[in-house]
Amino acid sequence: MQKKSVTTMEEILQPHSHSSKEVNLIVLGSPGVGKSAILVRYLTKRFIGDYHPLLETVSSHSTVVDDKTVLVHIRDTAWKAIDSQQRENHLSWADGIMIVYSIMDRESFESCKKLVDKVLQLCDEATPISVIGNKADMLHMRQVQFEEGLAFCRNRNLLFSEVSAGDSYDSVEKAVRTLIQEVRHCRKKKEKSKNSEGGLKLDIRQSLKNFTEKRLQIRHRTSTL
Ligand SMILES: Nc1nc2c(ncn2[C@@H]2O[C@H](COP(=O)(O)OP(=O)(O)OP(=O)(O)O)[C@@H](O)[C@H]2O)c(=O)[nH]1
Ligand SMILES: [Mg+2]
Repeated sequence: MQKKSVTTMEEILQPHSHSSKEVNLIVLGSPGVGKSAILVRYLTKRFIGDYHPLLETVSSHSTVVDDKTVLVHIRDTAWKAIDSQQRENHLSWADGIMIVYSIMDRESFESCKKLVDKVLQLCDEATPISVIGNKADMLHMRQVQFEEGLAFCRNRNLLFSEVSAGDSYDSVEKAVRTLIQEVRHCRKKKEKSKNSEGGLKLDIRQSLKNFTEKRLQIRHRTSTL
């Protein structure tokens, strides 16, 4: 059975326990790209159209990924309204990061690219990052090609997908599930690395790259949206 709840920012600003059954995700991106819509679609399977702007929340959602229950905490952010210290706190809280742009808004893609590079400087090297091109239902107004998003992510070994919060629960669920899988994968690798003799240094970004390649092959075969 799946449980859902929404809490305020104050309630979740406590240190993260990093229990293996919990995963903290943060959603970033320019205003209006559909961060809240993606979150609400994932949590409720619904698209309501209007979302409170600049509202910072953390929603918790119990789900099953690869036959294992996971409690996902997803933070919806007002990135521009918080200071640099809060940004760092948010990033260190997160086990996985979603950075969203809108495929019908080139400026949001340019901002997304800048944000990715900023986040890569600030966050732990092993934190998986997923770049998400939202509003994939608006094909007639597309300004950013799939291949552009893909090339950017390949270069940096990031996960990439296009979704439509407006039209498709499956696309959103798949993007979140893939990120959760990658968080777990990286945790296992970190554990192994800690336990291995001599502390073998792992190339987590390389493992992300392999994972992305595998997903993209699947995407090209099935053409999701
Ligand atoms: N067609 C279409 N519209 C979408 C989609 N996702 C969101 N929208 C619309 O885009 C607008 C902005 O969505 P929000 O979810 O509020 O965007 P946000 O990124 O949370 O914006 P801020 O909270 O202001 O930063 C709303 O009018 C949504 O209805 C989508 O997949 N397709
Ligand atoms: Mg919002």
